[in-house]
Amino acid sequence: MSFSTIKIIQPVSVTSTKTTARSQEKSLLDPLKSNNNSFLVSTNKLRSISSKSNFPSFIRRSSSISAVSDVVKEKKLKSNSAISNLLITKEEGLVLYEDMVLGRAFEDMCAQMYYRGKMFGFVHLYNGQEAVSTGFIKLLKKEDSVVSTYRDHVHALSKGVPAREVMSELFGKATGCCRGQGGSMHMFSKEHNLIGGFAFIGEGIPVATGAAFTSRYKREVLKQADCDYVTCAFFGDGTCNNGQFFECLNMAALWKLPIIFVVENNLWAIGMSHLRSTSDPEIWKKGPAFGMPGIHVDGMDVLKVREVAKEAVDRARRGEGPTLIECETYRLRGHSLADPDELRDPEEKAKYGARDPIKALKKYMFENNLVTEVELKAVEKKIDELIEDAVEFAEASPHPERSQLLENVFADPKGFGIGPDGKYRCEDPKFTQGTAHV
Ligand SMILES: Cc1ncc(C[n+]2csc(CCOP(=O)(O)OP(=O)(O)O)c2C)c(N)n1
Ligand SMILES: [Mg+2]
Repeated sequence: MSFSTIKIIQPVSVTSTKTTARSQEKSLLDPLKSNNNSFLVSTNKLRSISSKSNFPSFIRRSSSISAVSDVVKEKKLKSNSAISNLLITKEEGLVLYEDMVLGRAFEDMCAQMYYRGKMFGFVHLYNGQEAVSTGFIKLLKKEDSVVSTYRDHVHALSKGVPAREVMSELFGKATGCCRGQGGSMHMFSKEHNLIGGFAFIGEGIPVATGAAFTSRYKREVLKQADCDYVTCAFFGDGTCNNGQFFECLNMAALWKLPIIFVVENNLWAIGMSHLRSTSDPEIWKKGPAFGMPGIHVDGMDVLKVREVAKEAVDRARRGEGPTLIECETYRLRGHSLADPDELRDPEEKAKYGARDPIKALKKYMFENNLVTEVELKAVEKKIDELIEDAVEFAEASPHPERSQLLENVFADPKGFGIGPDGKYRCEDPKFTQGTAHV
């Protein structure tokens, strides 16, 4: 087949304005003939697509990273109304701010508790990436699902899992959201439709695809007309080189599933630079390859993330299928709390550190007279108290009973099993006393 006969499925505009197939085709066929602006603001430079698509200009801007105020300019062009010039109301701004401060303060407290020996195993923090979790999850309904990775505490909090339950889970206590059996990398809450943190990279993507399939199946086969629930799958740049990612993009596009694939591209997979490990580092371009929109957004800017999230969530609810969104973000700490973080260039760290998403939102709200210093201080105080309370709660909570150890283990080790009443049975009475050899 000659190259010119290849039919290219174009990204569907999330703003639903039409462009000619020819202009879209050019941008995809000729991606590297564009200007020299950097795509990723890392130490390395990349060429980027000068997109002719109809995504809002703040999304398709080839330098990709711009200030919150650019989003405002974009809105101003479209509207004369003074009120609609703002991307958020005061109330919305406070919700976003509170959620981001909660995520940051929670993680800072985790670091303290980890180094004091209160937590076990690996603990991966989310500092710096808050705009992504908040920007997406605060738009969701309770029934919508979220699937995360091992960097999952903040997704759980944004989805509404109480800080007490997340902290207790980290302490391995019985009051944790998984009764202390999951730990840092396996947050789960049926009630809040948080269907897991996953320690193996990429494992959450098929689970999320299944959740999205369930939603469509309920609506169309079981005729539950009000079932318009969507799923957000969060995962990292390194994970996009795994097979599950491609298989699930294919299935989701094929079956028009209500799912949003959210790539948190923090430019690193432990100590491996994204630019060194991926044949084409522009992950968002893989969306159109599968017939779904692919979007690249500044993941350090909660307002921009929220704008693209809105479009994608609405599209999924309308039954129009999946969207791939690459959020360019940065983790402000090491890969895990066991990582001394010596590999990343200090200059790169400083560059992103200066773009702290919480400070950016604060600045936006001040500049637009949405909030006062006193109001934001009150939010911060509330969060400090909430986190203190979460730690006290976790400290005071009991450890799980030893008999809980083999619950949910389906293989039947000698002497243990499920009794005729369907409940876990411990045949060796010494086991619960801690003397049996398991
Ligand atoms: C299937 C599998 N292979 C390898 C690993 C080891 N591993 C842990 S984290 C990680 C890097 C993932 O990077 P990325 O997807 O960018 O996520 P980030 O840590 O940056 O959030 C790898 C390879 C794993 N957890 N699972
Ligand atoms: Mg990464």
